Amino acid sequence: MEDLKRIAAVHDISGFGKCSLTVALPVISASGVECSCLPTALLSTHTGGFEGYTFKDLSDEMLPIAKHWKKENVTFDGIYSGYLASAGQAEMLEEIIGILSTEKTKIIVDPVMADNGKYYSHFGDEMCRAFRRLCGKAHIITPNITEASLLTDMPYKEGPHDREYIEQLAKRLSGICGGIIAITGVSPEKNSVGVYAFNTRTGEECLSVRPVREGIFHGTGDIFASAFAALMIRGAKLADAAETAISLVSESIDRTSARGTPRRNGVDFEGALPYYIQKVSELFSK
Ligand code: PXL
Repeated sequence: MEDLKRIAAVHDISGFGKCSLTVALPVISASGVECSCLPTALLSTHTGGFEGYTFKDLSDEMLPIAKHWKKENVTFDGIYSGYLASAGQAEMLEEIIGILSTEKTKIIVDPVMADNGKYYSHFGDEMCRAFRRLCGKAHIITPNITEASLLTDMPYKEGPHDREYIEQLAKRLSGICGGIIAITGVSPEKNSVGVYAFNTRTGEECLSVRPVREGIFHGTGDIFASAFAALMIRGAKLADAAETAISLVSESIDRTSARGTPRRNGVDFEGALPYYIQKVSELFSK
């Protein structure tokens, strides 16, 4: 039997609104990978679409948690980070990576800081500089189009995106991270959107898209990155990991639209998980 792989997921817990750890944990588990949680902050909800949410920075806990795991000889196949409380926490994460990683550990950084052309609340250029550094330490990065444009100092463009724009983003991102780069929210035509992924070492590339659904779907970047990270850690091929992760996002979005779930609640990924698990098992029984 294949070894059970283990990922440390470094994200916030937003109690309500299905994003970050509340999707990373179920999606990574459904991908057949063990997930350890290293929370960065505790919020009552995510920061998009709610007023007066609570916010507790958990920086003081992070190093002690990492040191305890190290002392207990817990090792990780992947360290996967998402939403961080501050730019300072990104620096602390570098130290944590130093403590927890071995030569086989893959670092996955989702530079969560912006969407739809704008920074999320609390974030600005300082966070962008911190993520540029962190992405330089990563084997895999998963920026959306907005984050990719901020990281590369390119103008943000709404879709459809011409090939030249995507190639420019990809080229400049490869100057920051010399591993695998998956850009989400790429829209090669008016009615399609998805992910463009490429391996800067081998030149391998792929595009997985689905029909566009109007509006904003919170937490979908986290669902994609969690599935993609787990599948890559399990050794999936780039195109298979991208396509399988996109199918989970797209089926979750379809269910949300069909049910009319309020957008700020996050997407209805629960009913899509059985199909996802089936696809994952087919992928690894090939
Ligand atoms: O889905 C990204 C995310 C994660 N965590 C928090 C957020 C957001 C996006 O808004 O606010 C707290």
